[in-house]
Amino acid sequence: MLRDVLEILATTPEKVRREIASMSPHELKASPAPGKWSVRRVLAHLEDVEEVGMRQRLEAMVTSDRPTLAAFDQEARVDAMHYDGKDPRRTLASWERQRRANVRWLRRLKPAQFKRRGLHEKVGEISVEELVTEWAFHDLGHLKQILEIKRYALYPRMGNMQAFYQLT
Ligand code: NI
Repeated sequence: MLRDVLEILATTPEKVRREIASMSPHELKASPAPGKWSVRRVLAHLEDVEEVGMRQRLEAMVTSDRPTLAAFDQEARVDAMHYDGKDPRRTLASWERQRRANVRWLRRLKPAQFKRRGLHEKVGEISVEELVTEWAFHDLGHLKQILEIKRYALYPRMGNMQAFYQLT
């Protein structure tokens, strides 16, 4: 039942790697619009979420009964964890390593462990299965965000054809 979810989790890093392969250091640091995240920031966020947002919470739910799960303030962590000082390619390599280990760990979980629950301090009760599903949903959202950053970078070079598109 989680086959599709685990497949997404197993393959997102290689999709991200392919998307950023030809980007220059400058492009990786560029924000597509005021207040929007750069690819570097997205990568740092993915690496941060991997351990603190996902693995630690899932382990807590598997190993203790209905643990309280702390909320994750993603905007606060941009500064607190110095996302904009990180080397994007190192961050990607570190995230890939963690993801491989995490997918191996998930594949060893028993069906009953996917049903275990925790109490998220903001949204209430969630199960391991629901959090793992949200993890894949989160992956695809950030993959889409990286595509959007690349897409926006082309806009200034389109001349009058810009008229057909409204950037949001
Ligand atoms: Ni996110």
